[in-house]
Amino acid sequence: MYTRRSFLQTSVAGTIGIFLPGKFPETSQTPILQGDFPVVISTWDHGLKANETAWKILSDSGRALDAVEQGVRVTEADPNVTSVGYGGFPDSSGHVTLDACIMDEKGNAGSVVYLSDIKHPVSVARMVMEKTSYVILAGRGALEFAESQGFHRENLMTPVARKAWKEWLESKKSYPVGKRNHDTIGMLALDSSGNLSGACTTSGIAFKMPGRVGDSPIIGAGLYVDNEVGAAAATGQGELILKIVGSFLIVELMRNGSTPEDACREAVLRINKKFSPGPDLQVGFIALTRKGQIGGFSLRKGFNYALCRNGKNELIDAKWLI
Ligand code: SD4
Repeated sequence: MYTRRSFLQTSVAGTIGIFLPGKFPETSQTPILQGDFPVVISTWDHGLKANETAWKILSDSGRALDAVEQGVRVTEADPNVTSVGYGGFPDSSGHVTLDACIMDEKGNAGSVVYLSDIKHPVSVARMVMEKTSYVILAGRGALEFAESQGFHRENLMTPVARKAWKEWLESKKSYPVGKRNHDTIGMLALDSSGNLSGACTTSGIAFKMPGRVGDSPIIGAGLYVDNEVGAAAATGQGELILKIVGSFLIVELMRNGSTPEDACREAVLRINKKFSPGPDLQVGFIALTRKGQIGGFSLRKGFNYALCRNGKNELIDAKWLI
């Protein structure tokens, strides 16, 4: 089990303004906050592979923003993950449409919603953030923008996804989130300079109504990053997460002193109290503070997240409410 070893330390180096690797840059007047980082966490077991790529960047003193983008691209490209990127299950009309967003340490954000035919929506979201004055691009406009940035159209529907869609058409049963469908990847990273970034990417709820957009690409719902406090990301039934602006709520709770796990738990409690979600609905949150403390919590049993720190990459079962 992971044990945290973050602590507040006043040091001579801090008073003369020397920035030591692994410590936060602070002014000469303030104590250095020493934390346990770099660190990366991401939702679900597919986060393990994604973390490996992110860790290579972080352990080489790379930027958290690059780590989260490259990390979740691993999941986007994996045809066996049927809820993200290539291989993601389509909407009810048989179109694979993707939602993704990204935030950096300065609070900049970029997002694409309902993007089709592009394997790496997270990278398009980063381009929206870095190359435009906008935050969100949707649908056809997002696709045209992606192509203008050199992304190429690809068929994202795999034979497995097509078969599942055909079967669903025949049975028209609902498809429980987080059970057969292994869910969105949200990734949060804190780099060796003490900077936070996050990314979130999904094909959304399997066989969703055409046009439906969930929480994942919505800043504050599926993802939020505030370098002064921490970051949070969400997975599960997006409608529930949207209605409490889940990730923003968690960051604000941490700002007011909650631990990451308690903040995630409070978000889940709020969802449960307001909406009493049915037995097929799952919601899970992960959170990371600027000192490297981590936590997660879910509505129901079964949510896990991958943590990589000091080169050790492990899967943690989140505590749950019901
Ligand atoms: C959504 N939160 O679109 C995402 C879905 C998810 O399987 O996590 N999915 O609501």
